[in-house]
Amino acid sequence: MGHPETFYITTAISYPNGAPHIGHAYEAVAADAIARFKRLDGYDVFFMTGVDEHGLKMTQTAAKEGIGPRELSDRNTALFEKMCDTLAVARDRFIRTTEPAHYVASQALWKRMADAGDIYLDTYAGWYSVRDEAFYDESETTLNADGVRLGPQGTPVEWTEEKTYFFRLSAYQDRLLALYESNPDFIGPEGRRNEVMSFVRGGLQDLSISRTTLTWGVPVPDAPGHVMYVWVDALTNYITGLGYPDTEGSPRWRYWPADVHIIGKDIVRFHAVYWPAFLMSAGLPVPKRVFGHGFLFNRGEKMSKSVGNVIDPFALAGTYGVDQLRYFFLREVPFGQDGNYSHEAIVNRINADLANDLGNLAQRSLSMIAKNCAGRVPEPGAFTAADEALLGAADGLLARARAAMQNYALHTVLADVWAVVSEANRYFAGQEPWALRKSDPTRMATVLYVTAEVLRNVAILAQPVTPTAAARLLDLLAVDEDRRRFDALGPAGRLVAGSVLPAPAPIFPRFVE
Ligand code: ME8
Repeated sequence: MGHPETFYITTAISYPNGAPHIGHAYEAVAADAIARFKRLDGYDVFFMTGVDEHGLKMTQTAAKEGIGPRELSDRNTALFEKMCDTLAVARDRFIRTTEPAHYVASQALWKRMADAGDIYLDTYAGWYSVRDEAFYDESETTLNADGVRLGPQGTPVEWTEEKTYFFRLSAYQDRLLALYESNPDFIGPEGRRNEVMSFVRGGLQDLSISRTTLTWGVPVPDAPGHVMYVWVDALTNYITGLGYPDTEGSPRWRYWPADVHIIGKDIVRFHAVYWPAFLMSAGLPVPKRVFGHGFLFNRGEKMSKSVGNVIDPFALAGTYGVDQLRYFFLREVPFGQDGNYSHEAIVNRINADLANDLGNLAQRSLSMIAKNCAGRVPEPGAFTAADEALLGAADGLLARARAAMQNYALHTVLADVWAVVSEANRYFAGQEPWALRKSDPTRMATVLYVTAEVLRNVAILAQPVTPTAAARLLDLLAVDEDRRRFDALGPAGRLVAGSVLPAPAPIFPRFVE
């Protein structure tokens, strides 16, 4: 066997100007589920998340609180790391943009772009949104009823004039369009690709990439008084984490280019336009994919730290449970689209899918095995057409899941797995193993075996999304730790009759108000 294929996945790095909100939790959990899926599927995965500590937004929030930006960042960064721990986000690296290594990487990338002739000094005059940390063309702004000028994301913009360095983004229009055309998957989902392509086709302005009005940033090399525009250093985090600029010596550099940057739809332009242009300028390979997920709304309203209607992910995890919250996020919202969070919707998912469909089936079948099969995996007799059909459906899940994961359609993976759970419930009810106990014990053993075997496949495939409950179910089925990867799915890893099972225990309790 050769070396396993690498898979590098990142989230956006979050602004630690407040505590993490449900949108951050959603993105971290989605990326974690994809990373876990790929690890279980045999890839050599590197998964990175972290915080974006510089910029005007951090400076202004800190000033409002009467503290320095570093203090603000330290306080909130601890909460972002705690969120990862709480939500079982198994990152390989949590990056902070204040790390000395990140200054080195950002300055090295800057120098490469400067050496390529893509950076020059000029006067910037234009509309700037502090909330978005973005510059907009006048044509992208509008005046609201109160005469306040707003950017395309609906945030206020200010007229700004300053001597800054510029990146020659305009020179990259053709190369970017060629990239999108030759790599139709570069931007996902499809709708976001179209938006970006029409933006780039409309013509690109050079980008102001330094500031002299603040000091909280990465110093521009050989340019006293200038710090980098926060997005330049922020995007660089993806290569800092792999050891850039030590592309020869760093063992992690082999993960570049990234397989996917998982980000929200509001920052697709930065990742699909600016970032590949910077990399092209520096002579580095561009990421394989940028995937813009949708936004989570609280009953239709946008959540943001600045607006102050944030939902605390720690409280949600405490109320509903970690696996339950993860399942809800990834099952309820088609990945790539916007979704809504509500108490009723999450309780419905917990009780219908987790407690009733999977939890009850596991509890009922495993209790019958404990009572009637001496707590051992039963010895099956010959399989009937119904047994073969159900086993076949379970065995077919991996191919379907892999196909869905081409577009990171975690909701489809879960829908397919839970369709097999429903089928298993119908099978169990139809076969009535409890009625066979006296009349045909061999047949009862076969039905219980088939059900347990389907549960094994379901549990293995549920691990990326509900890691704790899936592990508990695999424990209840006495599946060895090293038989839980996808290569053990289907006939390769069938339960062995006679294996001793632990005493059954519930895996998903009902949510009771
Ligand atoms: O944009 N639903 O940081 P950020 C879903 N530092 N996702 C949401 C969301 C919501 N309600 N609100 C925000 C930044 N997000 C930059 C990124 S990357 C080099 C720099 C997503 O803290 C958002 O789209 O504002 C982004 O992907 C991530 O959360 C961090 O947002």
